[in-house]
Amino acid sequence: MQKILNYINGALVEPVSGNYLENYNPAEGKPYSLVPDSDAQDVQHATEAAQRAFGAWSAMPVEKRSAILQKIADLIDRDLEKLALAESTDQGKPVKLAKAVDIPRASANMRFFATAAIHFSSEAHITGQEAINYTTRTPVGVAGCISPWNLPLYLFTWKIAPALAAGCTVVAKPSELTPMTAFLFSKLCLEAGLPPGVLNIVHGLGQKAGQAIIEHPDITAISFTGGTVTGKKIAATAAPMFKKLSLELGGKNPNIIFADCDFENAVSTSIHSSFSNQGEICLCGSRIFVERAIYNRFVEEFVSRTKKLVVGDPQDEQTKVGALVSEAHLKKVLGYIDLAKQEGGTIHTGGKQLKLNGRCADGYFMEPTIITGLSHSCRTNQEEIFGPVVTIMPFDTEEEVLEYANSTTYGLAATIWTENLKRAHRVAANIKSGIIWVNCWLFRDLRTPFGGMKQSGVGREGGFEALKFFTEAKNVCVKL
Ligand code: TXE
Repeated sequence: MQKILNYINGALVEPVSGNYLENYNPAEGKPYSLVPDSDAQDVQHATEAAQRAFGAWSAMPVEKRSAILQKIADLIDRDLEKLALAESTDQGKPVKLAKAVDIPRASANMRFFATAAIHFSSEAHITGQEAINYTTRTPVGVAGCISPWNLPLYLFTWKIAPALAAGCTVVAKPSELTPMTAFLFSKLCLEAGLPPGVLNIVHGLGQKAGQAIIEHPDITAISFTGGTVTGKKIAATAAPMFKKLSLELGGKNPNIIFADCDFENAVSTSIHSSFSNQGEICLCGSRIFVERAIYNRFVEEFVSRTKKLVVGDPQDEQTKVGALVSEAHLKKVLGYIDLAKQEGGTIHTGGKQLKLNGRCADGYFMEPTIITGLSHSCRTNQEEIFGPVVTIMPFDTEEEVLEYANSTTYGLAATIWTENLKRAHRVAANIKSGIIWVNCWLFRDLRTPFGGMKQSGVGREGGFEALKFFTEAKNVCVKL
């Protein structure tokens, strides 16, 4: 079986221990490659390489750093098909989705931060006639970047691109569930001439290689995307070490649909925001609130269209819903459907594991599921399920739906469907979420700050905020 290798000090190397983990293809339910079971020794080698590379990389003219990162983006574009197939094989998402979203966004991340760094500026203040105050921003040093399995290369580049563009060197760990595209990415870095030690990728388990990154004293900033439970663990380790910390965590996002909405757009976009990537996107709108006047009409139309979604082989162009990322995750999601039934929910469609035939006979598939009849405060509506499962609830007033929407410990994203401009702004102002979409979903402008409130995260990524995160500021006051 193919061995994935670590990328340390400009070379593709085996883990020091020589140990590997099986990497599964979730559509087939079988291992198809091996991933390094790295540990603190590998993280130590990676950190030393990053420290050695930091001086030259941070001193390199930003235009030169930018050119190398843009070259990597060009290579991602060149290898779109190969990377999309690898992403789909690793994560279970339809290849069509990886080609349309994940890989182009990975390239866009590299390009955006490579060019943003060229225009990065800091502040200066003339204090009366007495002094000049200016702020310099310098890269923090070695950054630790840990990314999740749902959008593997998309979120991996979302973290490392601003760090590298800001002049940091990086020790990165992709999820052990979806390592392949990061491995292919490391080969593109070699081809692009990224200097040795600037980026180091250590594959392996979160509790072992990941924890070693978090606790390494020479890694001064941590950027993490993953579950809220893991985020708490990471914060507990990093905070006493005074590390800079950016946590992008889970969500339980409300999708609020008023009676005056553009009905066709609301229904068709809600199908995407509910079931794209098998519902394994932290921005998915998993709680749908519909104004009572159109509630029955919406449920009927939404259920009818959901039933038509093709669940199948991710390599089939017709497939809309692929395999869930692992057997454990499939079991977790099915467990929530059992919970929903215990809490009094009605399953309108779906609710079961799907057994396909042929190549995917042993894959981790399930039916897209719609549940009604639950209270907004039950566990099914409070906890992140992270699968193709949505609940639909009616509401009568803005006050009522805002209470429901804001009732969870999460605050990542929300969507609002209304043609009433004043209501759109009023409701957006009162939802406690970091990202609000009005009459659209997942429409991204990379200049905007990205992140959640409450237990959806700490800090903001995206745009110049992300570049700033990887720098430390110094204010100099010169008396005139
Ligand atoms: O993520 P984890 P999991 C949510 C979703 C999912 C749940 C758990 O609800 O069901 O989180 O998913 C690394 N120190 N999201 O278990 O564990 C790990 O190796 C350092 C939402 O897959 O958070 C991986 O690389 N690193 C989220 C990364 O953290 C550690 C996307 C994420 O793994 C570590 C993914 C540790 N102690 C899951 N433990 C989003 N916001 O998009 C694990 N890791």
